[in-house]
Amino acid sequence: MTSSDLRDSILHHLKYSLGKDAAHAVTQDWRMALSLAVRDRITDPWFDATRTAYAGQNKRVYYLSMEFLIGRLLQDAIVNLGLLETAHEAFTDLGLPLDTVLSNEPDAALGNGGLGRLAACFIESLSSLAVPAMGYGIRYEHGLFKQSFVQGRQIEAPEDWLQQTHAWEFERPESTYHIGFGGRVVQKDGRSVWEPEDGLIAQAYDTPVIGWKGRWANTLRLWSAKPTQIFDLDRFNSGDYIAASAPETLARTISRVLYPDDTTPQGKELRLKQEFFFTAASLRDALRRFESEYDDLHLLPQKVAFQLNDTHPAIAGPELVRLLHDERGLPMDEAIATARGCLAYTNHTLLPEALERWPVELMGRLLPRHLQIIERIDAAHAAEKPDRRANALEDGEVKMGELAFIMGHKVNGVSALHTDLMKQTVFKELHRLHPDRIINQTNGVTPRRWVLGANPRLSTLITDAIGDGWVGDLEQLSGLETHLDDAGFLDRFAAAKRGNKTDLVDWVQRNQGIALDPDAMFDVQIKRIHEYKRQHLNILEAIALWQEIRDNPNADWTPRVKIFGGKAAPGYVFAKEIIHLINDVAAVLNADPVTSKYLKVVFLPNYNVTLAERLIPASDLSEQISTAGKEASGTGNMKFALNGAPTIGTLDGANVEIREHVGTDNFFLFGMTAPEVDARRELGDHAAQAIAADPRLARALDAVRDDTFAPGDPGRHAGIAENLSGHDYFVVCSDFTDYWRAQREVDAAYADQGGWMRMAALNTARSGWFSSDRSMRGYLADIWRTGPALGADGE
Ligand code: 9GP
Repeated sequence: MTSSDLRDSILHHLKYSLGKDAAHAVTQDWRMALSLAVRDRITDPWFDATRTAYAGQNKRVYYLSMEFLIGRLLQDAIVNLGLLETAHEAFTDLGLPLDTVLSNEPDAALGNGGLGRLAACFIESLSSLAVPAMGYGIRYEHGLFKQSFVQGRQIEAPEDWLQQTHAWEFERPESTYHIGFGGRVVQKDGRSVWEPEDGLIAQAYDTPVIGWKGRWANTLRLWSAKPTQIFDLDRFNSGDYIAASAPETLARTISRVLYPDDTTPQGKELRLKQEFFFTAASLRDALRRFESEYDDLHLLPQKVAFQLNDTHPAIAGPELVRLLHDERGLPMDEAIATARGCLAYTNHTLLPEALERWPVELMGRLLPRHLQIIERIDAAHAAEKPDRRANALEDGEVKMGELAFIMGHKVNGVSALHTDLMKQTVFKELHRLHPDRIINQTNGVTPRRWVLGANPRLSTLITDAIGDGWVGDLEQLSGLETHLDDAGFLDRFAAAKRGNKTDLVDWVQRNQGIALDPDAMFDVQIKRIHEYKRQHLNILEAIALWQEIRDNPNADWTPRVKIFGGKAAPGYVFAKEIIHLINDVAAVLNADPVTSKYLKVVFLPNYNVTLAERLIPASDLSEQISTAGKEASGTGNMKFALNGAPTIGTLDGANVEIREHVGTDNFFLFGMTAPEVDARRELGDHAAQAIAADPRLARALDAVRDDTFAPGDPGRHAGIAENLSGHDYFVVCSDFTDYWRAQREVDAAYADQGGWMRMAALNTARSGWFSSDRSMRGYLADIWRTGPALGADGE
């Protein structure tokens, strides 16, 4: 496609699809017109992919996830189609910068954090690998809330990504399923039949996801809830307009909001309804597709793989058994075995509060037949493993982790350490019973979005050095190592980083009114705010450093900007207090005439995928400082390493593997290991001991406790100081001293810019393993047992 073809297509859509005259078009119109022009280029490969999968009778992979944190789609599609240059030229002709058009797209925040972003990377990788696959989720009207700060406090406002027309989706009014709730189970002709009392309609919206080089496109199918009855005409006619609309309002509630919490189930009943709603619709849709091709249900495990992304879709086990046994007449034991052959479960957390459990009463009331089937699943498991001590139903609760484990033929963790800990802790007993079931699949990220799209400067440098094969085969980045001694390579690497930092400096100045020095080290921690992620450890270190610089302002300090981004769940009071503290500390430090040339703190509001794409390429240091044993994997850590930002981190999650790949000399390690953390907690007064041993820590905590950062409001942050010097479950104090040591090593290393750039480039060269293409190949070989529908030559 030439730039004039693209320009014509844009003008065509502007006129005929959007009804706009170019003379009066605003940026949004241009963005929509470009999106539609690009979408046209995706439609043929998308149809071809579907035809190829049917013709080849390929196994299909269905990825069931409550969250798909897709962010903006236009640039991703343009990049994968290889149309970036063409689009730039087309808009030069049209007199508008492409970047202005691209940045007009709303960021679809249909996820909380890592789990949802991983799902988005996986779907893109499956398209890039040409694997017939489909993502199934919920089309939330409001994604994750919008965050702003008022006097340092987090304020939440509803996110409204659908306010502007969404260019990518195709509404499918004909693809609907009736989803029931409640009611009773009756016996008919010797079979159990569920007669739900309430119901609603799940309607499909399809978004094509194009893979690298436009060879293949899969579908992301998101379900929207609609009422069975639009509105009550009798009530409307009698003038009761609000009651007349009640059915619609109630139904829409199901797909209205994404739960703003990735660790604790809230609003239990609505959340369970959401889970059943999208899982049931997805299973029926997949079964319908299977039955259009085959008439033997025993073929199901050969042709269909359902991957459960965390426990959220774990109701798929009993629902699939119900569909096979109650509705299609397969004997119960066969139905259970067939369902297990199709299902696999990924565990993403060991935090007990995030492993879902539903009261039996609630399950019985909303899903009475499923409760009966869960009892049968437990009974069948008991027959198979008489010495078992692990059930899905226990102590008046349905334990969704256990249910997913028992109903999955494979259960995977998301990093090597996490998988080991899973075997030793949450699934210890089930692992004893099924020693082959748990496997590891370390997470990965798509290089198309996270390097090629987000970091054009670095991408050009890499391609100049090793060719462009790395985009589809990220391990080729290792070829960069031989260039590290080439004259000029590291200089160009440094220049790319510097360019990215300058762009960020300009953006922060424009949007936050804060001046930053691009020569300072950009030290970045971006992720959900959580005690286990320990943003408070980071800010404590900033406070201690500030105090030290004030004591000795003429020493040779390495200038540093600490950048934070992340949202706290609205109900997570302590996390919100951490945000407030960081903002208060930033206000004091940034206004300090003595220290601010060495140390600044910036908390950028409303962290989302787009902001991550801006920040990561401009980062020098990646903060991955969770309490060891708590972060299942992390994926931000991989994006930083790929973009040439060395990590300061604990031996937690995928940090362990990142350190192994990039080399111990190119990673700033600190802190206790997971077993050491457990042992440390055994000492009741571990925090007090740590504080007594480190006057720096004691002084920083005093500043948090008094009114240093809350002038006129002493005690504002005392809760954090009390928590840390008391219970300190996440052992912030006990890791502080070693964190301080590691940070000073970072300072010294950064002061030697030549050495630093080498270390940064080695991080890029050695992180190729962390591609989501590699993760997907692992799932394909070890769990789904299928492969691409096209060969490397595209045939
Ligand atoms: O907390 C984990 C994070 O470590 C991991 O990278 C991500 C993707 O595997 O999943 C997160 N888990 C959740 O969001 C909830 O289980």
